[in-house]
Parts: sequence; C-alpha cells; structure tokens
Amino acid sequence: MVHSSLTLPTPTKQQQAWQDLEMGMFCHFGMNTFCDQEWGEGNDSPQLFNPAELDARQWVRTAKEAGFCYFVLTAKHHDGFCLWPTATTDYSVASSPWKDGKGDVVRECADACREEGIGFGLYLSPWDRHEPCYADPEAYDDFYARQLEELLTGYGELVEIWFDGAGSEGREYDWNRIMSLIKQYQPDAMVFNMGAPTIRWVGNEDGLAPYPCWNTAESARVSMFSKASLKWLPGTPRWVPAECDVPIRKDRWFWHPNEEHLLLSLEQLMDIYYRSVGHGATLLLNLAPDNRGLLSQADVDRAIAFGNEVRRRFERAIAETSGEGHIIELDLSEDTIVDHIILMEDIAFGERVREYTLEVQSNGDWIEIVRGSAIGHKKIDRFAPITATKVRLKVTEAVENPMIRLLAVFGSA
Ligand code: FUL
Repeated sequence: MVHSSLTLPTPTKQQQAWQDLEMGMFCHFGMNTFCDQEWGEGNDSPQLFNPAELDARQWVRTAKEAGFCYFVLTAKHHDGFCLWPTATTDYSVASSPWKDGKGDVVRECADACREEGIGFGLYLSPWDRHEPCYADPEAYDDFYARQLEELLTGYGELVEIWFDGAGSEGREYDWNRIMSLIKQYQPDAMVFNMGAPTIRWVGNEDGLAPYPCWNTAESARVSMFSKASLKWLPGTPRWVPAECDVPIRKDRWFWHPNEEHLLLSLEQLMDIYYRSVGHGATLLLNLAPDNRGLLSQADVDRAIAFGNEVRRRFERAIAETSGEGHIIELDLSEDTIVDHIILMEDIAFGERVREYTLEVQSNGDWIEIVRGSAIGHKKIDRFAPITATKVRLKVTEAVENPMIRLLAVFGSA
C-alpha cells in the first residue's frame, strides 16, 4: 500500500547528524557526589567539594572506548552548585578547596572531548534550590540566562543542551529568551525536551523506547512527554527524535559509596541497547564519577564490556545493501547462519515505511521471520538463528517510495 503525503516531517541536518551519534554518555557529578545524596537542597558547603584525583580524561576516554559518540555533563544540578567558575554566584568550584578554587570541571571535560574527538553537551538545571533569587521569576530568568550564556560561549561547540523538567512543575521560565541564546551561540546544538526542543525525553529513566517509536512530535505526544514539556513553544519542529536516559547503576544518577552491586549487568545493558538504539532512538547512559573524581573501575569495566559486545555483534555485517523501493533483496551467495538484521531508512526523506516484513530464503523456501512497523533511523531485529541464502525486505505499507539506507545481516550467536 502506498500513501502519499506532501507534509511528511523530516529532520534538520543537525538532527540527522545527532541521530547518527546513537550513543552518548551522561555524567552526573557535583556536590551530591560528596554528600551521598541524589537531590541536595543547595545548602551543602563548597568546602565539601574536593575531588583530589579528578581526571576528566579518564571519564571521556571511557566514553570513547565504550563506543559513545558524545558526552553530557551536569554543569549545575538542582542543588545549584556550579562546576565552572561562574560570575553569577559564588556557589561554585571557585569557592571550593579543589585546585585552590582555580579549577573548572566544564573546561576539563570540554578539552577531553575535543581531544578524544567526541561531542560535548551540557545539562543546566532550571530548578535551582540554592539561588536566593529563584523565588523571583524575573530575577531568576536573568540569572539563568547569564549562566547559560557563559556555558554557550565559553566552551566551544556543544552538541546538546539538556533541560531537566524535574522540580519545575508549574514554573514558567523565559523560554523565548533561552531559545534565542541557543540560536545565537550554538545553533547546531540539540535542545532536550523544553522550550522549543529538537529532541525529546522518551518518557522513562530506564533507557527504553517503546516500539514503534516514531520520530514525530504528534505521534509521541500522548505517551512520552512529561507534563512540563507539553508547553512547547510554537515553532517546535515536527520531527523530534527521542533520547533514552538511564543510569548504569540502578536508579542512581550520582555516585554513592558501596553500591557496585547496583551496576546493571551486561545482559541488562544489551537489552537496553536493543530497546533504545534498536528502536531508532538514541541512548544516553549515565556513569557517575566518585568522590576522588574518577569513575570506579567496576563502572569502567562494565561500560567497556558493553561497548565491546555491541561491536562484537554489529561491527561486521555478513552482507549489506541499500536501495529504493518496496522490495530490497540481499543475496548471501551461500548457506549462512543469520540471527540479526539491521534496517535504516534514509531519514532525510522522512519516515516513509509504515509496515514491513523480513523474509529469508532457507532451503529454497521463503520464510517470513519478522513483521515490523517503524524503521526510521534504525531498527534492529533479532531472531533465532536460521540458515539463509537470501534475505528480503518487503515494505507492505509506506508513505511515498521507501528509501532504505541500510539492510545489513549479522550472525553473531
Ligand atoms: C531527573 C533528575 O531529577 C535526576 O536527578 C537526573 O538528573 C535525571 C537525569 O533527571 O529529572
């Protein structure tokens, strides 16, 4: 079946580039790290912040080795403590004993990302439990705009600005002003979930996208948006891909002592991968440096094991092709055991595929092995190993001519 639509939403060039990153590392670090807490109230002394061995290169190297293509740091969490020496408040690293108040965690991360060649993004919590002017919305809008401007102008190119709605229920910020600052200083950065977002929260903190996970704002509105983000600015693009955030230690965004047992297993991480990247969304996995300022070895090892397993399964396809049209066939030329197929649409043309099947030719017969709906940026289908000589994608419902960027076959078992 072919529908035709002149109004099919399509991504911007920047959204396309961001969707190609597929995996990012989230990094929660700050005052909470030193206080064994997740949500500080903003009254912990800067004297407590003293990560004697802080090494942002270790954080970013881990991200790189584990296959993450960008890195997002909590420049300020809800407690208001700033990881850079801001001029807006003295509740920052400048008032801490770390490097005698001369340090800048944001700078160290920006430099490390540049060196490792991965993207850099920043989280700046709108909710601020320390700042006295928070109670005065107009004064705080100025304060927040100045903080954001420092971050947008001082640390080179940013791939993403992460706006967290937590704690801000019922509060309106000056999103027009915030968005124009981003437009002025970092026009290519993705904007997460508030204002006029270009990427959206997937709706849970388990790293899981539903299937299908269409990229359009309309189709996701009911299931995925937090209440705060329902008030998006007019002019929000119709294409708004999902990002799946999840901490590597179960339900813990910040580091706490003696919690290695909360580390997700490799199997759990792979399951998350299949249900985030494998559903066409982007995965943002959080690793939290400890109070020395280092990622603990157990977290590093688990993240790298995860990256290695993703590479083991998907780095080398048995065969692959691309093409236009409703049927794409791939000849494997001999009996081959296959257990995964990766599909990608060329999303520059929008999500044209609405329903498809995958078939393999086994002992001369065509057998249907998968029935799906969305492909979008990526769909990973996993199935019981089967011997195949050919593989065929049949698009059974589409809006306009399907544009298939990739049909790739794997046998990893
Ligand atoms: C939530 C926050 O409240 C958590 O502390 C964490 O930052 C997570 C990513 O977002 O809304």
